[in-house]
Amino acid sequence: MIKKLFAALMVASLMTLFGCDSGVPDVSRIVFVSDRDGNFEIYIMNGEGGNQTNLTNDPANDILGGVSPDGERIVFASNRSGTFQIYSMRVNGTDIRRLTDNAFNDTDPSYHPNGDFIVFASDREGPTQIFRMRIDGSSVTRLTTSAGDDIAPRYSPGGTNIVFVSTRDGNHEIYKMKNDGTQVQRLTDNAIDDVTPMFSRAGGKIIWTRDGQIFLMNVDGTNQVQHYFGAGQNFHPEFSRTGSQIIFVSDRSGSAEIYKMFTNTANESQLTFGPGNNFLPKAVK
Ligand SMILES: [Ca+2]
Ligand SMILES: [Ca+2]
Repeated sequence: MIKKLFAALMVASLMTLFGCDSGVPDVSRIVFVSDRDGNFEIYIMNGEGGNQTNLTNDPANDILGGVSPDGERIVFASNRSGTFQIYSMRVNGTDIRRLTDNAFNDTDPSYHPNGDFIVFASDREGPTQIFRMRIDGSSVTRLTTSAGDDIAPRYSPGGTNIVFVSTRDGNHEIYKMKNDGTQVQRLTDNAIDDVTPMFSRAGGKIIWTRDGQIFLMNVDGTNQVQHYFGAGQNFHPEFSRTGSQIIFVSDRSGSAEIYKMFTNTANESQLTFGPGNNFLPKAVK
């Protein structure tokens, strides 16, 4: 018993120490979206908010997206061709590759944990549904068939499940399915918006945004609790690579800005201070 308590205290004090250290290795680089240049661009910065660099520099809107498992590439949606299509590029903004080529809108791309597939949303066959393709854009497979809009898909850490958002039951709810689109399970059930879900890095939890606040639940939908109680609207929660920290967005300062905190909600710090709005952060490494 005493041994257990000591172990817990150790973790707590270690976290406190890490929180005071500017060199936390778990969030060494973050990609995000900003409208500071008049349209949506993808930026990269270090884990403390420094060295903010525009990676896209395109007059169209460029929206993340996800980071490849090896941290080398970013997948994103851009309407530079007229409609939103999916592109990938290196994390330094070079080697841009267009992955989809159609007159519809392809959005919300993210990588499979083995790096071979990208799951995304598209309205190419009617309502927005979830599709999967190889990372070169080939072998496109439709995964969902619903009357609502199915958006924001993310793989589980092992790649066997996908969590996503659907309006099929009237408002935004969180759903889970197998990676082939079978065994669809509704996880939330209420009249308010549940959006931007992500599996925890260990896979046991799902973090998401409910009505402008950050929530956490078990992967079967049980134990839904508000995880963070900071001021303002708090959204776009994203686990760091090891899961020890959460990067998120808050509008408490009057604009959308990126913050990070330890997963136990200790030691939060603000990373961006304008200009414009800064959001959709993703940990690179
Ligand atoms: Ca742009
Ligand atoms: Ca809901």
